[in-house]
Amino acid sequence: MKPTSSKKIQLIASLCFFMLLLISASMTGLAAQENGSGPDAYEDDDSFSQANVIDIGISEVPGSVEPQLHNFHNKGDEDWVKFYGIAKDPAMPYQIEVKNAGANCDAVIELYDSDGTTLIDSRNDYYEGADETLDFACIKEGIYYVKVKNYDPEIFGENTGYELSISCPQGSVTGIGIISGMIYYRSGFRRIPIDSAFIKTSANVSTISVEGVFLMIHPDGTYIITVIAEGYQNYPTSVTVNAGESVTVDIAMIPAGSTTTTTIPCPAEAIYGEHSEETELLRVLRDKVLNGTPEGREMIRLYYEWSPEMVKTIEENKELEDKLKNIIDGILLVINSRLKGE
Ligand SMILES: [Ca+2]
Ligand SMILES: [Ca+2]
Ligand SMILES: [Ca+2]
Repeated sequence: MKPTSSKKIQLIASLCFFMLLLISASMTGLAAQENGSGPDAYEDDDSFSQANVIDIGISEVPGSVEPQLHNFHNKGDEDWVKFYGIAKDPAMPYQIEVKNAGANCDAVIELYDSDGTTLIDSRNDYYEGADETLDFACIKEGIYYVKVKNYDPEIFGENTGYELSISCPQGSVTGIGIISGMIYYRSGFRRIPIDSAFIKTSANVSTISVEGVFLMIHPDGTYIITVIAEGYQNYPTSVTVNAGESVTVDIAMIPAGSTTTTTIPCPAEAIYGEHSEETELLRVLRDKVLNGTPEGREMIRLYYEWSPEMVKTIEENKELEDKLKNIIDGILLVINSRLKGE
């Protein structure tokens, strides 16, 4: 390759990675802005697949968990949350509560099974401005979804605010603390967070990880904590919770079946697939071109630092994925023909 054209390829390669960085970063920023005034902080959450994780409080300790503050900001707004339910004594049901409803909030609570579509139960006993409570005796361990909507979908906007919380009785509680931490797997020196892992303890407290991070309000004492994540081995470990204190438990997961290593795709892999021609070419550009200069290496570093956020943004936005793909396809075509032409 002549020096001039190798420089050009270097520039184009940089541009290619920079595009991925820039577009994803600006999309992430835009998504954050939409959470300003009007919609509550948990939007968009209009379907079970967009449901946010809700922390589970302890019934015997009122105020053990901060309720989530929601409202109905547009016509037919639905607010979805999810939690990991543990089968337990029917006399100790999960209590799903709407409290401090605004004057225009006539809340309806609906509980759905793990598929997000099978209705288990619903509650709408009272009118505008009144609390609602749905008791759920869980007999099957798994993920559950809760939908809250206004009884009249035409009513939205002012005074539709409400507090949503879920709590569960523990029997005897002497004190409570917090268990928090990160569920991840190792890839070289990097910790890769595992999203949507189920975490449960021998006290029947449970939660779901969000981008690896989890938090549980927990009775004090020493317990066994178990993590269930698809594609990984179960991982029981011991944890001691002291009343009024917070304990951090970071848990490294081991991929199930030692022969294959599961990895989260980088944006290029997310768009083109792990073994595609395009991904291979981008890898060659990374290793042979970008890696040859300090600027290029900085770009590689930034690319991988932003990788999880970029993949998430791309996965949530099919249109963005198509646009990115078109741009990169065009760039790769130029690079390919240059590589072959030299
Ligand atoms: Ca809402
Ligand atoms: Ca909503
Ligand atoms: Ca109601």
